[in-house]
Amino acid sequence: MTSSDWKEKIITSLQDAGRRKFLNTAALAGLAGTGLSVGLSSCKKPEPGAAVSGAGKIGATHALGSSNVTYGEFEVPPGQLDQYYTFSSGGHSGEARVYGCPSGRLFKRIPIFNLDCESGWGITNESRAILGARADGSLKYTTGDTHHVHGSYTDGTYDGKYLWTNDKIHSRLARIRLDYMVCDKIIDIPNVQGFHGIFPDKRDPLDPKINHTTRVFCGQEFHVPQPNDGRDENDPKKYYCIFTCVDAESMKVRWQCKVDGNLDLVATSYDGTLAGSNQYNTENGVTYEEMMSAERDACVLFNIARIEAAIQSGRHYTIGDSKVPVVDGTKDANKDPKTALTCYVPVPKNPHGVNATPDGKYFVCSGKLSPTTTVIDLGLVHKWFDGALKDPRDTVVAEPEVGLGPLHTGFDGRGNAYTTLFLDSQIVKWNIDKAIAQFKGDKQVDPILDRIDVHYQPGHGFTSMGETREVDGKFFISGNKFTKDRFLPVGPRHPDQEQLIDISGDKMRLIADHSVDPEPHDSIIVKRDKIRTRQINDLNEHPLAVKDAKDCRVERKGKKVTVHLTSQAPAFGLREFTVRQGDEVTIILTNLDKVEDLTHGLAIPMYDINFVVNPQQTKSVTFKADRPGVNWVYCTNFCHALHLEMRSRMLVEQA
Ligand code: CUK
Ligand code: CUA
Ligand code: CA
Repeated sequence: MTSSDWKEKIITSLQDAGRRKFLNTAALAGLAGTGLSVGLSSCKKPEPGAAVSGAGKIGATHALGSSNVTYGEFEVPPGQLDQYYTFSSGGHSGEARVYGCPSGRLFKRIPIFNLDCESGWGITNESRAILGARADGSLKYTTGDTHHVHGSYTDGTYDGKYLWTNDKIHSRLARIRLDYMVCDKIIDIPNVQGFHGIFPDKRDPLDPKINHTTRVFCGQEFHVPQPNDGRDENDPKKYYCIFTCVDAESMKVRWQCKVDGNLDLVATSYDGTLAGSNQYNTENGVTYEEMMSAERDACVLFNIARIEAAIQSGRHYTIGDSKVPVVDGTKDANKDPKTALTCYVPVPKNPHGVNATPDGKYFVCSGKLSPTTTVIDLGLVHKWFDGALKDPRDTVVAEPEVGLGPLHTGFDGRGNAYTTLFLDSQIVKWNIDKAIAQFKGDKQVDPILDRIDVHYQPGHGFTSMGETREVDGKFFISGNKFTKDRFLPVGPRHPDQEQLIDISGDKMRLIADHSVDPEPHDSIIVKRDKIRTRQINDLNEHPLAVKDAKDCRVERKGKKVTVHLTSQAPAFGLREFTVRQGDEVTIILTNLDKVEDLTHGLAIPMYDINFVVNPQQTKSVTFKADRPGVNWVYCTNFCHALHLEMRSRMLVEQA
């Protein structure tokens, strides 16, 4: 298909969707010309008199678009609990977030790659050890860009053990342990820039007894020379991308696989045999014009068992200083399907998003610059790897036209898919079997079942339990990138929005506008009974815990001073302690309170120290006492009627 054919197609879909003419004209201008500003300035204004937010008045009926929606049935009244957790990435805030679904209530922000003075993340020694320090003791990085959160699996569904998330900026993978909902590990992924897609495997392809996550796959979005040490800088044809496998438990990098083109998002099959990643830059372009020059890009599929056999047999190399074994998954090195490590399935054009259907049969790749989604049959992919299918394109079993700017797809477990349309500002519901029948040539069948407007420009969209075998088809959340008129204005930076859509019936119903901090990308909606958190820390898990108020003391070794301190409402274990100017002071604080939710904080004026300790938790900080004087060490967390009185004096003596 030529590029003028594409424009033709887009114009046709524009005419179909005339009521969004303004947006679509802008989109068309964008696609036809220079505009990566596609459609962005053209968000629709609501009809005069239409309700702007459906969630504001509980129980009331609002006119939202054309349908009358009652929010009441999805209301979570005071004292009631949500049915689901929503775990969300926080984009360039570097954090992750925990919301309730359907209430949209924010429960927790989990600091990961960012600094957070509420919890003391990046301030305490424990969190700094996870974040990683440079030789001079400063933090290696203080920024991050989290795009995707995904949970660990057992038997094809969430087991509530871990979440993983990526840092696109610095190519780091972080793990969150869900019993405490805190980050417990961050690793660097070597040889990679622009680490974007991420997905845990769902079972082991080699050992049928292992039915849980043991690998986390990571995709590289930006191609670079390998090693990236100044060589080949001006020769983009020699830039490559790498697919990385990390051990879920040890968080060590197991292996890497070099690919042609780039990697964007990642999906895994339910049987553990395949991982896939959409590629929008098969052109190896360095400008967006180059990156959108080909009519088709690809979805590359990784044969995990073969890659690991190749590593076992020593068919690997290393890059630069990295010791990680790398196999060659480029096209040239994998011409014979029977031995190939990778299969490149052509997909139109600059695809975005790849999602596994919960029946385990397909990967769905969204076209982004093509108004289509592509359904890849994983059984046929195996047939190709067996040598029984000649052309990788023959693994495609459907390619329905869904609308403009398709990005991400969620599923309801009833055979239907829900795709976000960035340019159309819509969610489209389509049926997978019908799309397959249409692709086979049945002209009577229309796979499109429903459309709903969202406000505006959705990126990710996901359904309740939608990435598991326990998909329940109840809710869809549309992660909208633009809000403009939907909320009270807060200055030029608008909040983002997650719109909640009821997908339990034939027609989608918009039921709530939830404002969210910029910028969530991906989330997962997890049934609440999958998550079992601990309410009290284990006193013994910190080796330096101060287990009794009687153990509070100041220990000196030369200029190094350790203050062993406890907190128990409404007092610290030491009412005062003395150090000398120039000392390197470490305060180890254990919260001896055992009452759930009885958190204390510790802040030291002029020393930039601020953190909290939960019941039975221990944290420590180290700083230089460089100024003489009195410093009121105080509790920051309202813990007791005498919270304001909960103080200790740090006396710094003149040197
Ligand atoms: S990407 Cu954000 S909308 Cu980084 Cu998951 Cu598609
Ligand atoms: Cu302890 Cu406030
Ligand atoms: Ca491209």
